[in-house]
Amino acid sequence: MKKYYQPEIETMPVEEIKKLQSERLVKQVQHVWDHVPYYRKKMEDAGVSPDDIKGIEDLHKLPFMTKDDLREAYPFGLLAVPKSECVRIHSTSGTTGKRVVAFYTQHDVDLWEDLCARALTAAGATEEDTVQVSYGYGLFTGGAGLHGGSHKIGAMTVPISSGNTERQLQFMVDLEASVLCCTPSYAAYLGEAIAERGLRDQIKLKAGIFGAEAWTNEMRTDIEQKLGLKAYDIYGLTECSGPGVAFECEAQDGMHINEDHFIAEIINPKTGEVLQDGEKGELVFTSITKEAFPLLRYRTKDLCILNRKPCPCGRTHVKMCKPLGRSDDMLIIRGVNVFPSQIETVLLNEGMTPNYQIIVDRVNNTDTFDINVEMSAEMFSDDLSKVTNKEKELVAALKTMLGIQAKVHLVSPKTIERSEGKAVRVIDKRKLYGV
Ligand code: DLL
Repeated sequence: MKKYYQPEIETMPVEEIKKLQSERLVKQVQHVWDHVPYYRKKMEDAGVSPDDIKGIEDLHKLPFMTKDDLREAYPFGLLAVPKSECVRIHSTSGTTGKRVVAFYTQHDVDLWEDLCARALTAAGATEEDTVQVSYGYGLFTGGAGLHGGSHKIGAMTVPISSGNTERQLQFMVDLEASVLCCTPSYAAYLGEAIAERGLRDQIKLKAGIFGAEAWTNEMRTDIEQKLGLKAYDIYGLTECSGPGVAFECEAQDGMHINEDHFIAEIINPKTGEVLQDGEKGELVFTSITKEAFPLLRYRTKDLCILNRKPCPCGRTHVKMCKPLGRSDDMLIIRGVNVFPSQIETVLLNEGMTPNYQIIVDRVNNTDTFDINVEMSAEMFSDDLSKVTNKEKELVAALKTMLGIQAKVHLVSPKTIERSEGKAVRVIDKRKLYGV
């Protein structure tokens, strides 16, 4: 069985990684120029040709790609190989406009599964493990990606997909699953269901690979306690294969970006200027090994910081912090920028459950800002004054963090809908009126 910790790549000196990236970038630019008229036109409009790109130092000369380009070129306009060479598509769960469809050759699927295998390996998984893949299967990349990675490391793969919590728990216990892959919100839900059924002693999980949505370190602690495992973050997006673009190692302090396949940049989202490592901005990826659907300088809208400090695990690939929100998910409430992750941090630090929903509306030209938070069974009480006091404490803690006043409503246990995939944390009713 091939080993998926590849020290010759993952611990390569930074200068060598950059050299490899340069060689691959030059080839990739030529590939899209030759095969994708949409790209050629975009590059011509920007006054660049492949001759101008000699290495990563020239990357900034290339124009950015955005989701709008993908929608405009839908469905085949960015395909860089003949359709007959593609073996798979996946698609984003986008709620508005046309879906984004990404294509894969067999080579692309293989590489992507390698990336997921690296992530599983970094979380300690081997052929001895039973990996329960509870991400959704289908157009979403979560199920297929981790499934392929689990196969590659030779683990026993349980392709259970998301949902049907009773069956999840039964398999987890009966098959002695040792690694769980799902969204963090579903992991928290499974943890809750395990506690309710008194199954904690029968659960053998040692590691969890959780991603596809933002989650805080406070949420990590909550999940680790409930499931008795070590929780690792994994990041990716459909446009760049799917999960496995970056993953956490045992240090659990940022995700290593697979730099032999992706070049990461951080830019100022307003001006497009490239920022230094350590500065916060929008994450941009260039895929340098994908054949069917290569993207050059793709703007993810995820806000992030890159860091190249040496990692105790020995990997040299640059690390990205947990995404600090999306530039398009940031709420502006009464003129103040609010990220849902800030709210989650406050709620969990204040001993609340990770079950909450943020509701923003506009009444008489003023934004309203309500947060429904579920009480735990222990907190649930007939003593109304206790509830009111807790609500006041939460309002004060949120005010300190955000600088604005929210209305907090403690609601009964089990009244906020649980998520089996990506959780819907924010309901912004202002969007309905086009505010
Ligand atoms: O969510 C791929 C994935 C599947 C990643 C399973 C990890 C695990 P999309 O549906 O295209 O792909 O959504 C991509 O999800 O731009 C981020 O905003 C968000 N996202 C993904 N992973 C994380 C993470 C998959 N670990 C979008 N933390 C990205 C925070 C994440 N946000």
